[in-house]
Amino acid sequence: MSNTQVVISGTGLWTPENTISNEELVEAYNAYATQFNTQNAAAIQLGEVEEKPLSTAEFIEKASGIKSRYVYVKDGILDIDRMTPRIPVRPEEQISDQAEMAVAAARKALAAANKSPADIDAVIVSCAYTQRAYPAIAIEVQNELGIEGFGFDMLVACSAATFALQRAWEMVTAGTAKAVLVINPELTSPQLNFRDRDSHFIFGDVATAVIVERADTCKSEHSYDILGTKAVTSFSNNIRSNFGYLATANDDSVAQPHNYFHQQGRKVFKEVCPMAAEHIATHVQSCGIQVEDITRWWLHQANINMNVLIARKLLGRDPEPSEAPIILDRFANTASAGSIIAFNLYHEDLKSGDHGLICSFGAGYSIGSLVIRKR
Ligand code: CO8
Repeated sequence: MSNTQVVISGTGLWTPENTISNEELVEAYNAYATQFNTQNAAAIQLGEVEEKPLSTAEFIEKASGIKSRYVYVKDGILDIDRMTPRIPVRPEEQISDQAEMAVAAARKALAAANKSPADIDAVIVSCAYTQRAYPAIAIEVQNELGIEGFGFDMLVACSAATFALQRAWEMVTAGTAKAVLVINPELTSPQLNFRDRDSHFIFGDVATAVIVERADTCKSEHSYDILGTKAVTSFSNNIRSNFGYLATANDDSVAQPHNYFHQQGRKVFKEVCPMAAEHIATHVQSCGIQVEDITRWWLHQANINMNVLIARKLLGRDPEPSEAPIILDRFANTASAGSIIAFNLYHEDLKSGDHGLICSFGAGYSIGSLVIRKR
């Protein structure tokens, strides 16, 4: 590897116009559950069908910290005879939904980094799902922005953004790219089972983008040296979606519970928190600094109690809200975009020399982190 210093020079956040509060979501779910229980009363009585329990807004906020979420398309989600967004198929000549979200976030990141598409030579689109296998969404984005070079898609669930940033860092370090555009168009709502009380509240839609480039080309007001990156994966079935291209060959209906996001939430909580805390502590120390030297923690945004527990394990005390900013109250879990939204909204006040850590944790299991320092 060369001695090239690599920086994060700009980020962009695209937020959909539509929101759904816990109250709206619960009202629709409860109407659906009540209708289901009425229609299946005899079978429920015989024990052949399980009764659908009711949801509450209080439980959702207490168990997760989520109050509201943004959705790409609201139409259809609260319709109890549908309970999934109504997203029309676009003709092939039109830009795809995810590429459109990605381009909107990318333009903001380019502006923040003071860059034009001509300065970029690689595009990575990395998220929990892409809406098709090929051509890659990244290549469509590259074409839309007029970028020369190459692009590819990556899927690593909640760690898609941090893992892609690490690949970007490696590419710039190795000299195979000068400046990389990493984009996370998280269109999660179509994969959310709005008929399932345990998970109907968890996710929201958003897109984030980050520019990674050589320090000597950086023209940004706020930029960050990448001091180190660390990734780990460890197989677990506790967070899973079986949706995939074999559905027709399997004679399987796409709208089956196992094809949507599903998880063992308690197990995930118990197993991932210690893994993440250990991963972060080891990573920070490997960069020659201590946990106390970190001014800001931009942590994955799945559950407020997870973030408090991880910060407590690291710091030996509760974090100040400004130390580990929470955005999941208004965005919900946005899969890989969560830590990048937190970074986007809460970094400009840092002083030169301040250290920060971006970290994701989620399905796979997968954990990814970057230790950075404000220039
Ligand atoms: N309303 C009222 N009561 C409820 C509800 C509800 N909506 N849901 C559950 N309950 C009840 C349960 O039935 C249970 O009742 P009882 O005690 O009588 O059995 C009680 O409340 C407690 O239930 P839980 O044990 O499930 O509740 P928890 O306190 O564990 O909270 C959480 C549930 C919030 C899910 C929590 O476990 C959690 O957040 N765990 C961490 C999970 C996590 O972070 N997952 C992230 C994975 S996401 C990821 O990696 C990306 C995937 C790719 C993106 C996918 C896009 C769609």
